[in-house]
Amino acid sequence: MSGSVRGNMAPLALHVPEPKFRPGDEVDYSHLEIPPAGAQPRPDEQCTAAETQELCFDLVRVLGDDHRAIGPWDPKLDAETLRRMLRTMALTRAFDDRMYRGQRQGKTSFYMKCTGEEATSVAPAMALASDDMVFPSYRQQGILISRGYPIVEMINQIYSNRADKLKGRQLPIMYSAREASFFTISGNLATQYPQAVGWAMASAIKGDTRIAATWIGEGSTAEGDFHSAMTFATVYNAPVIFNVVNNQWAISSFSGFAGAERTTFAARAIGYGMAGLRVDGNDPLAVYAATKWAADRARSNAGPTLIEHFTYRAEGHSTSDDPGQYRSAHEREEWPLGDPINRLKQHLIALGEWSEEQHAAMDRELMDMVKAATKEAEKNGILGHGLHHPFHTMFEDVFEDLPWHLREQSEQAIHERRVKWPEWSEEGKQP
Ligand SMILES: Cc1ncc(C[n+]2csc(CCOP(=O)(O)OP(=O)(O)O)c2C)c(N)n1
Ligand SMILES: [Mg+2]
Repeated sequence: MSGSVRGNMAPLALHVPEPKFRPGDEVDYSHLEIPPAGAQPRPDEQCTAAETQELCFDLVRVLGDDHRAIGPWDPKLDAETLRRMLRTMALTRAFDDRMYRGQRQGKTSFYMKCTGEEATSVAPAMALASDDMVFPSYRQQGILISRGYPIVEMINQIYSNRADKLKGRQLPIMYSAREASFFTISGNLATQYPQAVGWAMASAIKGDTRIAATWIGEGSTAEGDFHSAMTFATVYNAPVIFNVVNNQWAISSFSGFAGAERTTFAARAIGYGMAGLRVDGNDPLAVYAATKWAADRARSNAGPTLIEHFTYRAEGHSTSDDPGQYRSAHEREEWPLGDPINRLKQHLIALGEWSEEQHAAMDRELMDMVKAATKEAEKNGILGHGLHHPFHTMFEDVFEDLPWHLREQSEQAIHERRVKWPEWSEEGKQP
């Protein structure tokens, strides 16, 4: 190797992060500091960013081990709202289970679950106004479900069938729903962050009252877009909430590769002079309260907030992944913050507002509901059945008037298809 080596000095060396547990390893989470619920102070929403610094290293928690809500962050929701939150999270899980199975049955090419992370999308969606604009990543299906978007439409998109409003142009699960104030999901990680800031700035420039919220995985915070979004947001005090869903994994890379060995993700806020909160992402009440705090702050022009949701990706990254190859199966069982659905369920039971029987009946009802929606969507076609949008539509909708060179290309493509596969009609139906 070229370069200058001084014999009397230790050679330079890099640190390459390595996850604590690999397949087959026993899991010991005693290194994680889990503070008791209710012990975190709740500053005023108008406080300076600096006053949130300690909260960037703490963990906002409301639900205690006794399943009671405690402390200044308790959002004090009524039982009906709590049951709605529970039901929405359970529906999200039932939907995920059914769609995962659909992928295994060959009805779609791809699916991504959010198991164990339901609170990080459902609770924020409930704390925001229904017309606040959201810029999600691919694991926030809970937002669309919270906002009452029809699950049949979600399935049509997953199947890329003839009723798919996106006409098969997006990867399954990459929804777009303007009517739900839900920005188009992009597979290009982190692009939603600067887009959310731009939208929030435009909202302020127009004198509107709607704010923006965006979500990103902890792995994706290593992208440059994350940092330019943070800079713009603090410089202009944009009314935006930045959610970082720290589920510990980015496909097979652990959070250490995005910097988790050095500091928390919430602490990223400090360097930008932004308010930051670190929250137990498996505690739906804490997530709700943190979002409400950040939304009130943004809406009163007190500035943006970064919220780290400390959680765990309970299942594979996607249907194309096998987590058994790179992490210990015990991680999920040992995760010290439990499961968000179970925690809210136990809370409602402790309040005398819910029971095991009611929960089992609800799960059955939701499963039937998702099954019926699946059957309904299947009438519009599934993968490989040819009931997709007509072939020629791929050239449409981008330009108001198709430019001459694209018109030529489309004519050529349609002609070649007719010659090569005369048995296929133009409508895309296979024999
Ligand atoms: C710019 C970019 N780089 C890489 C990828 C490939 N990729 C897709 S998902 C993913 C992992 C992201 O992990 P994280 O941000 O933690 O989100 P999570 O999947 O855990 O929700 C990667 C690397 C991509 N889609 N876009
Ligand atoms: Mg992740």
